[in-house]
Amino acid sequence: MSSMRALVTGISGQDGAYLARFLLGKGYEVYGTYRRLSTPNFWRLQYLDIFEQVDLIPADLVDAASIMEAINISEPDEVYHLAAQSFVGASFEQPVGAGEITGLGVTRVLEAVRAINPRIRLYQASTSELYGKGNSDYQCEDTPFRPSSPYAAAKLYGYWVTRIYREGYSIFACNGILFNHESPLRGLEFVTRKISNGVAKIALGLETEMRLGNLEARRDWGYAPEYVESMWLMLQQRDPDDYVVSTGETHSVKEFAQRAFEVVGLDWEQYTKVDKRFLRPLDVEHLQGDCTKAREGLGWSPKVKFGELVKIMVDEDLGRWQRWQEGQRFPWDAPNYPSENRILSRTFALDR
Ligand code: NAP
Ligand code: F7E
Repeated sequence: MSSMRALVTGISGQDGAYLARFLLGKGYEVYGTYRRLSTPNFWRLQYLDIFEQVDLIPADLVDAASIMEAINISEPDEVYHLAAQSFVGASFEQPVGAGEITGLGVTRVLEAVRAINPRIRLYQASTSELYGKGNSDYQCEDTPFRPSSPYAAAKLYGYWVTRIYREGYSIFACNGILFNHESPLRGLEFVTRKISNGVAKIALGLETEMRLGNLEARRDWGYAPEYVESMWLMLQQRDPDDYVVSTGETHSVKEFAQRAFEVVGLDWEQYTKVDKRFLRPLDVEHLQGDCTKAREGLGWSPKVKFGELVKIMVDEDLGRWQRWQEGQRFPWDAPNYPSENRILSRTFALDR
């Protein structure tokens, strides 16, 4: 029997890289879309040592023809639509881009599936950001959505258009409503990796302080390599459906920083400063997911919990900077990232 074929949009991102590794482990032929950048951006695939095992196809979410081409070339059984402008903060800076890429991009993928092969199974990367501000203590599939950022509004559109293609055209399309999931491959602008990288540098004497925004925000943080399995499980069911994927725990940004500094034996308060430049015009204050449906329907459950996750991330960044100091060179993002204190933007300039 020939192997299953999967197309992963956004294969260069955190989830794309872990999902590609997972699918290769299942014997899939894995194709991934990437967008042309002036500098190649495949460090995550290289870091996981799978760069040579995936086939790459150039495509951009703003260009419908390129998405159709990617599906024509790869002839997939399953499409995992992960590509998006995924940073909530940036969606306040580029709100139209958020709608175009993160919102309308979903329709371009669905249209390509409908037109080329409606039997393709499709995973849409929905998000706990759909719930927004002022929501209930726990969020599940039935909790009302109140998006609080251009990113979340675009994802809400993506969520609904996925359901519309499922109901209207009988396409096997699922929304994974994934709560925050982190790892050493997380982008440096997200708060968990910003903290783990900052703590590692402070512990090694490479930085003296860390500047953060809203320390009170609470998130349900899980471990990304586990979460990608839930995406695959959704596409193996008899019927398409939507599922919350979460740990069920919630912790504040302050707790994350505290625990991260504990890993290196330092007191977080001595090194952490609040900087209003990192506050958002609106912020989601509390997320805590109830993943009973995924637990019972998919047999999926989280294993790595908060304390272990923080330690995994800090240890990995510490090891990277140590190896760097010893002169080792390996695929890695941090040395090429400017201090966020140097980034000027409209949101940061708001007078509060
Ligand atoms: P990520 O690391 O930011 O990766 C995003 C991917 O999308 C990258 O490969 C990026 O390419 C690609 N991309 C961005 N703009 C594009 C465009 N115009 N055309 C084509 N590709 C484009 O995000 P992630 O954390 O892996 O998340 C994967 C998906 O899950 C995203 O849709 C995100 O919104 C959603 N999600 C994430 C979480 C989470 O906690 N991680 C939770 C819920 C939902 P480049 O490498 O070239 O930038
Ligand atoms: O912020 C607060 C910030 O940027 C988490 C994406 O993957 O998960 C992610 O979105 C919280 C927010 O992730 C800083 O205000 C404080 O309350 O790490 P984040 P996010 O916005 O939750 C969801 C599920 C997605 O779908 C998204 O794609 O931390 N915070 N100080 C800060 N955040 C950042 N980035 N930087 C700070 O200095």
